[in-house]
Amino acid sequence: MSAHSTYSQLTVYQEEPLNAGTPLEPLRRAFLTPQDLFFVRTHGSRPVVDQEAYRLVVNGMVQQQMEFSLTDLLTQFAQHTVTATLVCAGSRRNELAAVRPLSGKVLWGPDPISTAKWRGVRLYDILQAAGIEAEAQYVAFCGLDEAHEEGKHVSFGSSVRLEKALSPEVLLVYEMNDAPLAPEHGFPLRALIPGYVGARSVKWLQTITLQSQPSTNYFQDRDYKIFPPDITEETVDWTQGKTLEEVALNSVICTPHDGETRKAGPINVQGYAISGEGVPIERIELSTNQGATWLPAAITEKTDLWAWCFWEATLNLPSGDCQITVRAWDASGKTQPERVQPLWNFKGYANNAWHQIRLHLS
Ligand SMILES: Nc1nc2c(c(=O)[nH]1)N[C@H]1C(S)=C(S)[C@@H](COP(=O)(O)O)O[C@H]1N2
Ligand SMILES: [Mo]
Repeated sequence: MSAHSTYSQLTVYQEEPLNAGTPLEPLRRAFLTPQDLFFVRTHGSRPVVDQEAYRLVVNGMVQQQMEFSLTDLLTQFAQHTVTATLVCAGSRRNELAAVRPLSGKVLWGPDPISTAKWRGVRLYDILQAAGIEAEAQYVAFCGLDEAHEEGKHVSFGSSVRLEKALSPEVLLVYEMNDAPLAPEHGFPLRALIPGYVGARSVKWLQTITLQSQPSTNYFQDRDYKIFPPDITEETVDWTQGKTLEEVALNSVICTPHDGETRKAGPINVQGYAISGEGVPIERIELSTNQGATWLPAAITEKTDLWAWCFWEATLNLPSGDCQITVRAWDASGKTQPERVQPLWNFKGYANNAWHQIRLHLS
């Protein structure tokens, strides 16, 4: 039996390390994604952590280096919940790869995305307890897992600017949807950086380090950066990339799925939309004529700023072939780019072009 048999409902792109997306139909069925349907993105080994022996270390530019057991965290600090969506920066990479090939990458569809109600303690409270020194500008996270990159063993790490780290939505979480974190999702503790690409939310969190510079960990310094379309693996100057932080405004059609055949007439179209910058989604629009005209969809479910919203619309479609396109607008008047071609980048990140499906109506 496969070690990951509990994830049999997922679309498995890679077994070891496990990389698996959530099929769009069950994804759109529940606003909070059940743990066994929650996408999994891993770069290295999955560490097995003994909860009793586990200690979180806080060090670097702090007045006092500290260590916490899980019980310490639960008893010494107030607990908070946030409903937040995690999305991998590589979501919709398959559309970028269709423009120009991307080598050695997991070719995700719009499926490395899920939402949970997370419970944990505020990073703010932990950092206050340790005492933040004046020179500290970044908070670096390091996990217990080990990946293999550029011929070396490296741990998985990230960093965020101190200002974001101190925001009230940033938690160290031990529960998702009222259950302990599953091993794949970072048991016993992970960072949760709502609104940022999933890569910043380090699982199996081992150390938190306050420092004056961003993390030099491979996954912060080289991976998860975005470069202009003319830059390739061969020509790249790693210092020139833009560090991925906030998730780009995006919307996706979940049902019907691409290539389906349906009976002509009223068709219910459903999907999700996400805005990462703490700006609410204002409007979702659908087009059946490549964007010449648009019809509004109804936003049917949303909670706080950090989670996706669900939308739906019923379109009356005549027989024949048809394409349905979706785009979202946020409250600041921002919308998604039309075409995927100009978004190509050799790492395959941040595709938020209009999402489109083809349907055949019989
Ligand atoms: N320690 C560690 N944390 C990690 C990763 C990892 O490989 N190791 N993957 C990151 C990436 S790229 C994403 S998108 C999210 C995915 O979280 P999930 O697997 O719980 O869905 O975890 C992030 N945290
Ligand atoms: Mo990711």
